[in-house]
Formats: sequence, C-alpha cells, structure tokens
Amino acid sequence: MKGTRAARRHPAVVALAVFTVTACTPPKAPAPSPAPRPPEAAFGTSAGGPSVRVRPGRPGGEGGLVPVSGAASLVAPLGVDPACPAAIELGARNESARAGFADLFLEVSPPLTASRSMISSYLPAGYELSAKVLVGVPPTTPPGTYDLTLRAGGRRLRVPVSVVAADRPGDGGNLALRRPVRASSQNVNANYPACSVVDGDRGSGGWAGGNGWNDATFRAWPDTLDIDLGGPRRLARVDLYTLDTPRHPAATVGLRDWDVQARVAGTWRTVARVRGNTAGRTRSDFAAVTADAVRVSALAANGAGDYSRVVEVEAYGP
Ligand SMILES: [Ca+2]
Repeated sequence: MKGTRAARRHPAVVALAVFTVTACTPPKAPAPSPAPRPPEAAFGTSAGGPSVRVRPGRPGGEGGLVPVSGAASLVAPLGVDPACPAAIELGARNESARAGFADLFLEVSPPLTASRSMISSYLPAGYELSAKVLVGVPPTTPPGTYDLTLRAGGRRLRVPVSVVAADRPGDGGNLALRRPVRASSQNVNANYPACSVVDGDRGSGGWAGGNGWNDATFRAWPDTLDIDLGGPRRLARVDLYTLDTPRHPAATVGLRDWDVQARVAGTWRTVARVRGNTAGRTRSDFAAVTADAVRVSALAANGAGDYSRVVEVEAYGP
C-alpha cells in the first residue's frame, strides 16, 4: 500500500498509478505458448493472486464507495482439490463525483481462509475495481454457513459462504462436477490446473486465473483428461467448453479435434468423435452406456495447433 499513500501526496505519482492500473485492465492473454510464471501465493497471505481489475462502471447511484460482489453467495465444497478452491469476484464501485483511492478490507470467518485481506487501487469516478478472492476450506471444517465480509468506504457487504460436502446434489445433473480429474500433463504455470475443468465455471473470462486446463506438451498429441465419476453412472452426453473469448476465439485457440471416451467395465470405449470444432461449447450425445469414468482425448487444436485448452467438461445421463 506504500505506492498508494505516496501517490496521494504526489500528483505526479497519481498519473503513474493510473497508467499502471490501465495497463493491467485487459484480460490476461493466453499466449499460444504460456510463459512459466511463479505459482500464486499460498492461502492466508494478502499478496499474489490475479491482478486487481479497474473498468468503467455504472454512473450515479448511492454516492461514495459501494462494495460489490460478483455473486450473492458462495458455495465452498469440502474435499475438493486444493488447486481449485472456491472463488468469488469482489470489489467496489466509485459512485462519487471524484476520483480517489479505494481501500477494501476482507474478513472471513475461521477456519476458512481468504487469498486476500485487502484490495486497493486508485479509482476514477464511475469506475469499478474488482479482484478474484479464493476461499480455502480446511478439510476438518464443519459444514454450515460462514461469513465473508467486505468493507469499503464505511459500508459493509456480507457474502454468505456455504460449506457443503463435495457430492451434495443440486448440481443440475452434471456427473463430472467437482469429481477428481487426472490430466496427461499440466502446464508448469499453476494457473491451469486440471481440476478447473470440473469447477462449475464454464466462462472463459477467468482464463490464466485458474479456470481452465492447459497441457504441457507442445504440439504433441493426444492429451487426455480423465474424470472419475465415483462409481458406475448412466452416461449419454458430454459437453466440452474450450477457450473462447472475443480476443481469443475458439476458432483460433480452442480445441479442434477430440474423442469422448467412457470407461465401461474397465475398458475405455470411444462414444463420440468431434472433428473440426470452432465453437466454444460442443455437446456430444451418444447411446447411453454405464461408465465409471469419462475421458477427453484431445487430438488437435485450432490455429497455432500447439496446446489443449479446456475450460469445463460436463457429463450427463440419458
Ligand atoms: Ca472451469
């Protein structure tokens, strides 16, 4: 926070701070060959994690600094892969007529942990800032409702956090949701974990921030993602979401060819083939089988044809 304090006193530094914030604003680009980055800071520290984002917000409103949350509540499952904790976008909107510094403070009820205790940025009038906050759930946490509290400009926003068993129903029938995933390889960057393909978030906006898998074998195929269904399940459909944003469309960086396989009585069986895909979402329907695992066997990507990039995989019964 030293930079912001200094900037408050020196207008010349303010301009520099604005420039720095602006430079961080565009979504992180998935470079065709992602450069290795150090892993994110561990839970419980205020450093690390994706950058604070600043963008134009809604003008007017209540006035002053208003805390905002990307969701009214957060579900934090127990027993999931620690590489894919529950995440929520938190921030504030400057509804005053003047620019200023926004300091946001975060608290979470123990034993839960948050990846940040503070979010701070210079904020022009009418702008919003936000940052992704990861909520860690130690394995011995009793199921129940906990509080994540955001304080900004004298206002408080409470976001309930429901700690639930990972297998709790209410997942819309997606048999793959939060199940264990094994990938043939994983990019050295810790922001592309295999478990992110079953975290329930289909959006590509969080790419490079822990919401999608990127393999580690440049131009080598196949790449596989195996999802353990936890026992025999009737299976008739698999949906795959590949990276797809206006800046990085699926037709350029997404997965092009893959086989959908189901493990039936211990043997992998190809149940669907996708070729020439250019869409962000692809649904594969097939004759129902009883399987205890699903595999996506990636065979080619679009454009540079270099890496497999998968944001989410969902599996459904007939
Ligand atoms: Ca995901």
